[in-house]
Amino acid sequence: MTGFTSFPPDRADAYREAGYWTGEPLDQILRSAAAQWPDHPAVVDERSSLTYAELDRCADAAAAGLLARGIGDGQSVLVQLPNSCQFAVALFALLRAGALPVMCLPGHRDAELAHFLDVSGATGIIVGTGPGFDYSAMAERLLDRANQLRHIIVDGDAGPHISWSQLCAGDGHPPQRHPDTNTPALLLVSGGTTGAPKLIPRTHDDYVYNATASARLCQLTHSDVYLVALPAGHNFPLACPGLLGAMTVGATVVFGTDPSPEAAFATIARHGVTATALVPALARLWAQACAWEDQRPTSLRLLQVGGAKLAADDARHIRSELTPGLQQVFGMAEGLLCYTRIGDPDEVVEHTQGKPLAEDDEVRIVDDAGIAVPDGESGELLVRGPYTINGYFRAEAQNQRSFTPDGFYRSGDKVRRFANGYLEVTGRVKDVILRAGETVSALDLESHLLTHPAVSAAAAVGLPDPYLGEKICAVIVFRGNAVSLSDLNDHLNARGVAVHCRPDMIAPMPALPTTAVGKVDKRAIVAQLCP
Ligand code: OOB
Repeated sequence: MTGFTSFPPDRADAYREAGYWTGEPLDQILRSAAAQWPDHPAVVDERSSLTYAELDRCADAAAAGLLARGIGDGQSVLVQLPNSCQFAVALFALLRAGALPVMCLPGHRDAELAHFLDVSGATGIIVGTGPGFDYSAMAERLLDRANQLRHIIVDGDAGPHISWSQLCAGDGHPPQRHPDTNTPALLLVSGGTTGAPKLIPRTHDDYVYNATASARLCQLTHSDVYLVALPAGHNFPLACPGLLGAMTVGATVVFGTDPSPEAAFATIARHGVTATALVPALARLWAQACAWEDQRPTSLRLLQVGGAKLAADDARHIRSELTPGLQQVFGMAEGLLCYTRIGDPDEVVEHTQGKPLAEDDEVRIVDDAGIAVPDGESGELLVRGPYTINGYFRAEAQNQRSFTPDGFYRSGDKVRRFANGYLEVTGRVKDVILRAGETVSALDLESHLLTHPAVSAAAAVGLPDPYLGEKICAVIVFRGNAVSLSDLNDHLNARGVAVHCRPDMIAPMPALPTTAVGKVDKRAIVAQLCP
């Protein structure tokens, strides 16, 4: 496949030999589950539910429907569906039709999708309907821009387009395929909050391992009920262990569409949800909501929090209010996953972002010159391993920058490693403010800002300044009344924050803009402040 950097043969052999890679295609997860637990509920949403046998049949019927319309066989297809049972049907149907699904999120808009279309050369797009946004209209606009795009498939009122439910209506079977499991099964999209989004090819072998090993680490079983609270196409709820990991053990997956505490707590109670994954801002909100919501999520035994740094105070609050079963997850669509382990001491769960999933995850932490730093010191995290990509999809120039000659992915994340192998994320290499010759870590300042009782959410950004180069702007969502810059800086002073690291100005906002998965979007903040 052009534009795909495969694992080098020596490492691929080693991963096979060590048992990481099993040679199973990704869709086999569903085949195996349907054989073992045919009558167990596999997926549930607001309107419907399917047992494993039913999901297996629906995926086959939809695959046959796709092939009958000439969709499959090596073609890329954008998937932009809301959290629903049909998301799972579509994913497995595309795999079984031999297509390459591109996992978009409902929050993506024209610019991002046009880019994914250009890079992937997708011939089709599967979208859902509303609320509040016309996905079919966006797909039509894309049709005018990308001339290889031929098929618009709509789950819902399809108008002139292909109706997903009609496409699924037959009882056909796709021909059995035997894909090379060391080639891409699907493309994830990068979650970075800076730079253009990139496509991330995950192979059958690496992704089956990703899901299976994550489910094992989280001790998921057949009796678990996993809630997809984040957008299902994101790596975290998709495979860490998420939907796919839950399926490897025959658990039930509930698709939630509204992550607000009110709606999510009701869903958790209704279905006896035992595990879910959230970004820190949502986890914080859920913990706060325990003070006013009547219904608390008492069945939850595993609450995974990741995607952005979770402050230690929030971790403590989440454990006391929501569930003691907090797990921190530091992951990336590119591969590496770090988890705190079930039963880890409080200190570890509250203050670290976990340690790598696999024994053979090779993590290097280096300084600006590329030299390894000692334990306890912060540096950039480089990684290679059995489920970390070796290159972005069709991104030659980017790959020169993002990978070392010996195949390590340069994550751009700054971390430090403790003697026990656990990591703490200390910032992003590029998320710094260059103020009057000093380099100020945004994450560091944000963690101090969050300790002020009036601050509900905070982001530190650098804004152009004729004298300082960049000035420090603290963008703050206040709980009640705003506090003044001098009051805020008194607080920072009392915490020992250096003078040159304190904000030069405050920009209050009612809410911080977020990315499609719910991370603070600094590009959008700066665009808002400097239009
Ligand atoms: C997850 O994946 P992406 O691809 O959306 O974003 C990856 C980036 C990381 O490189 C890091 O900068 C940040 O998100 N990140 C964290 C973090 N988890 C992710 N930063 C601080 N603390 C954490 N716990 O976000 C993702 C993928 C799989 C599982 C979990 C998260």
